[in-house]
Amino acid sequence: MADMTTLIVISSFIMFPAVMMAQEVVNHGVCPVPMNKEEEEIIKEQERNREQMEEIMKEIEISCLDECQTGQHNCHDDAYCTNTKRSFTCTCKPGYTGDGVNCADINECETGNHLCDIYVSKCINNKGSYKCVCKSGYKDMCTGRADRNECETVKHNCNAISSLCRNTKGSFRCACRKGYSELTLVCYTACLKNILVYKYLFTRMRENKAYFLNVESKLIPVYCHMEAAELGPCGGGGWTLVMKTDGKKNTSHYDSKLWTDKKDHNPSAGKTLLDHQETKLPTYWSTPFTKICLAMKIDHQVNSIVINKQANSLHSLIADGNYRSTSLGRDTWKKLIGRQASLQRNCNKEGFNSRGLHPSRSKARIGIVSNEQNECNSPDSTIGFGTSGYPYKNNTCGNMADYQPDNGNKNIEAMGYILVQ
Ligand SMILES: *[C@@H]1O[C@H](CO)[C@@H](O)[C@H](O)[C@H]1NC(C)=O
Ligand SMILES: *[C@@H]1O[C@H](CO)[C@@H](O)[C@H](O)[C@H]1NC(C)=O
Ligand SMILES: [Ca+2]
Repeated sequence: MADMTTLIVISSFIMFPAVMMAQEVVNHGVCPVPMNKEEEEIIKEQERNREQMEEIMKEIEISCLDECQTGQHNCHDDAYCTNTKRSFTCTCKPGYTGDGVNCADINECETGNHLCDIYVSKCINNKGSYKCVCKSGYKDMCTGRADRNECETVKHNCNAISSLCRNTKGSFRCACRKGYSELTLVCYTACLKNILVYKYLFTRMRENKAYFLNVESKLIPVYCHMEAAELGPCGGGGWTLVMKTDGKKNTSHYDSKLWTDKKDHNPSAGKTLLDHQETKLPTYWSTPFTKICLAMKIDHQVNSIVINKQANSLHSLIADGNYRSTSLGRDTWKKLIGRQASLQRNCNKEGFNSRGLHPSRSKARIGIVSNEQNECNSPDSTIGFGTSGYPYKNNTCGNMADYQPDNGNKNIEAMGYILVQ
């Protein structure tokens, strides 16, 4: 979730001094754990960026200031005030003319811009509008209407979720619903509006590296993949590292508590990406996302695929052991391995907690399992993360295949990387 990361990263810069101070206060004479060299380096760099970050925060404060609500505007009583980044605009209400600071009533009867049928009714001007008054003796034929209701017709273009169509004399306007505010004529939630501004500002910070993230009120260095490089189809945009897992090691075995508990594992390895150090970060159970980047490194080749899935955390999709399906297709899963990939032809059960009926057969916490029989009782092949079962109990990330797979028997142990955005 780029937006969340953005917010968290930016707030971490701001909160950093406050947190350090708070630690000095609450530690009651107990020395804080000294930082290691790498952490020191990251902090030094953030200190160097502090001036820039303060500038960004000032900008955010200014852009969030709503002069229309604070009354710091000079719009005419007959004008709409619209908050904009750094300023506001005044627009005369329909039926009035002027620059928004000064608005004067339009005499529609004189300008001829009215809908009265002048043969049977008389146009009478009033403030902001006009009305059609039927001439005596023409009551039956007098259908002159001062107003069409565009909101009742399909002619308006107001967004149904964020705005309400308000009929005005001679026209209509899209008023933002409660909880939404306007940014360049579109209604956004106040939060989303801020995020749009943050996102714009964040384009300046795009280096792929560890940032201090505020996870569960703690600042921890987490690798952030900001720019498209090395991760192929996943691209950039602020991927948050969740896990690095070595298929040769037993750490991320399907039956390991790693997938079900909320304990980190070797968090200091969370500052780098495509290496061979395993890690599980608190982002596993606390970072919400809308998509998952899965990458595998075999020899020196890195392959990746994306799962579009919204969740509060990866933990929430996996820890309860319930199967949750995805629909990438077996060919997409095979891309993680490359040309060597091999799966049996049937079953092809993919997603989270993918497994057959028999617990001893192929299974994957994130991945696909396949079978030679046309059912999912006893799969003997898999591609994924947190794997185990048949034919090998000790391959925990990569590709295993036996019993008539489509590209030969395999036991490919990969280095796996899981990031969310
Ligand atoms: C690997 O991990 C699983 C689950 O934690 C455990 O059941 C199994 O005995 C382990 N295997 C080895 C060889 O350590
Ligand atoms: C993994 O298990 C297979 C047998 O299931 C064994 O031949 C192989 O040596 C094991 N590898 C490791 C690294 O333990
Ligand atoms: Ca008028």
